[in-house]
Amino acid sequence: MGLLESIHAPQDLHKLDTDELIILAQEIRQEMIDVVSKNGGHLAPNLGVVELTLALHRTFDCPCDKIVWDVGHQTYVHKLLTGRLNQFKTIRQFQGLSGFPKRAESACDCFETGHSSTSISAAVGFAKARDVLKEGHNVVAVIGDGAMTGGMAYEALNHAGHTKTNMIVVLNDNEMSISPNVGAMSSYLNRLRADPRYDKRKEDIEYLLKRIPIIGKQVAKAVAKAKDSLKYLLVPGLIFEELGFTYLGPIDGHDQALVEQLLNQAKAKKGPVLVHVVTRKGKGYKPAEDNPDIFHGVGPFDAETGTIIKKSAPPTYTAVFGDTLCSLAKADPKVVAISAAMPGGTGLSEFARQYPERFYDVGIAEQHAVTFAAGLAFGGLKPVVAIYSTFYQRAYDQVLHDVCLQQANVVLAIDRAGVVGDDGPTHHGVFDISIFRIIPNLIFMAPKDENELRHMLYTALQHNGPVALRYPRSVGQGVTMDEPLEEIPIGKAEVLLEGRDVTLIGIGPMVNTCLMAAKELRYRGVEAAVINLRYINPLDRELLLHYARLSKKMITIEDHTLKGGMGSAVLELLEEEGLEGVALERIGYDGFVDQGPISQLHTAHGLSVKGIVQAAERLGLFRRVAGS
Ligand SMILES: Cc1ncc(C[n+]2csc(CCOP(=O)(O)OP(=O)(O)O)c2C)c(N)n1
Repeated sequence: MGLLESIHAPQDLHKLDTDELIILAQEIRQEMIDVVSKNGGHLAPNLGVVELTLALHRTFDCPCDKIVWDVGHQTYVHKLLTGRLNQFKTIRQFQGLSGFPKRAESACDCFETGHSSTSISAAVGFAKARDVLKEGHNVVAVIGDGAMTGGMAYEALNHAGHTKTNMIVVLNDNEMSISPNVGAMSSYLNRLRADPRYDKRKEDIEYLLKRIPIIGKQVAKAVAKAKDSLKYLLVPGLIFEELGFTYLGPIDGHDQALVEQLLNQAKAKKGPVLVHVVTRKGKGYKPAEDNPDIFHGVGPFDAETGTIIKKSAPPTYTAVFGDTLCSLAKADPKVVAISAAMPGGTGLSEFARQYPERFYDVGIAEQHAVTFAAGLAFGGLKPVVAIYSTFYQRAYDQVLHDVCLQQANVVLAIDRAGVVGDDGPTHHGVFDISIFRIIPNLIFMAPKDENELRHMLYTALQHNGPVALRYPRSVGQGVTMDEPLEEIPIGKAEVLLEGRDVTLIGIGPMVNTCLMAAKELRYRGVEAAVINLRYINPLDRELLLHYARLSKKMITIEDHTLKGGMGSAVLELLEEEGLEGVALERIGYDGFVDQGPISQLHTAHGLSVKGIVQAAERLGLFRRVAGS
């Protein structure tokens, strides 16, 4: 039996001596490599926090003490130490352990995360609740340098420094977001890292001053009074201390004993403390150390060699988007691209390489990305902001107030729209239609395949005013790419198949599911029309009303939540036009969707040929056709 099997709760860690802790760290790394090589997952971030997590769980007493993990993608070690070793093999699988903290999984998961930069806010909340209820536990937020680029982190630091509540922020600094970290804060942390003698130097000077005979103590007092100016002399900036935090560090985050020592020091201090630890992403597994961005979130790979297992497939929508944007940028020097810390994920790496002067990675700052784009647009450029659907939720007011209200010429590329698979409910992009289709002035489209995506991107860049373009996390349909790119008339749907018995209305790749279902329905004697809606806003009212009157039965299908979705838009239209005799079945999600393979999630929620046939059955189509 290995040491890891003997850890049933974090308290068991106290039984281990220094050598055993080193062996345990190795076992944890091996377990994570084995499981992630099969299931996929966030390997590099977790390899980087093994010693830090051990130190945290030896210093603090979970679940009584609260540890809030930012993003939460680095909680595999925490899961292994908090009684979930036996289920670890199921991580990220359908009905398995989540890849992120889950309150329902363990009392040690005190706060759920997935989206970045929330941990300090939540921790201030935990700390203030403790103060009000006169409890005495510790509260710790663990945040990466990448997550530290998100605006919420500063709002929370500002508040924490003001409240002076007892809490600890552990800044896990590995110089990486998913890609190398960017921004002025990142440069500031670099300077702190380059000056590891900060704490020592401060103590040394105070000690030396005290040793000057007679006047020494007075001088030391004067120095304490003039602490601020001394600090300025010793360390450039000191942002955190200025915000009301005691700053400790930076120290080597892989020296578990040292981290433990510093955490104990932090625990003993009053008020908010920031502990700065420096770690290496991918630590202990060479392929991940060499390519921390690739192993940040990785699919299955060969554990021996680190070779990623790739299946040959058509290019992804994301890749087609990136390629198309590169060629459109070649023809139009006003086209610029913006990413919020995800140049690789959004397919913009090649754009960044080809047009470094026209590419902006703003950090994990979706709100800033969108408002920045509005400024660029009014300044005369044509910005394309590529953000995942789930992270666009962060920038709602910026889309509404800064882009659409002012009719800024911004293209909002909504990547990962629809369910995304193993990352689960924090990452599924199933709310963008509901929240964006109601915004006036926003043209909102979704392509049925990767070729149509190219034409839509072209159309979006020709249009004067804001345009949103949603596409999924998946490979394309393998269709032929046609040239030249042409504008798709705004607000015009496409009829792919005629039929009088029922109208199937699809959006995005669900159009293909409609076409397959139409074949199945025809086989059963039902003639279905298939409409590729193309535009969620504006709707092709005329065409939809024509088919509503013709077939009297309609089925909408969308990789999106039902409430407020595309089907709701069609319902509103029918209601507005008083078409009471038309029956409509809507297919989509109801509530938060679990994790699991995308195709399995689609099937489970009726986004399939079978689901459409069942909807047709609910509409009484087979009865009517059989009886006619
Ligand atoms: C609001 C939001 N935007 C983007 C992401 C995607 N994302 C996940 S982890 C990550 C980088 C985080 O870097 P850091 O906090 O330094 O943690 P590390 O992975 O380096 O340990 C990003 C951009 C996210 N989770 N949330």
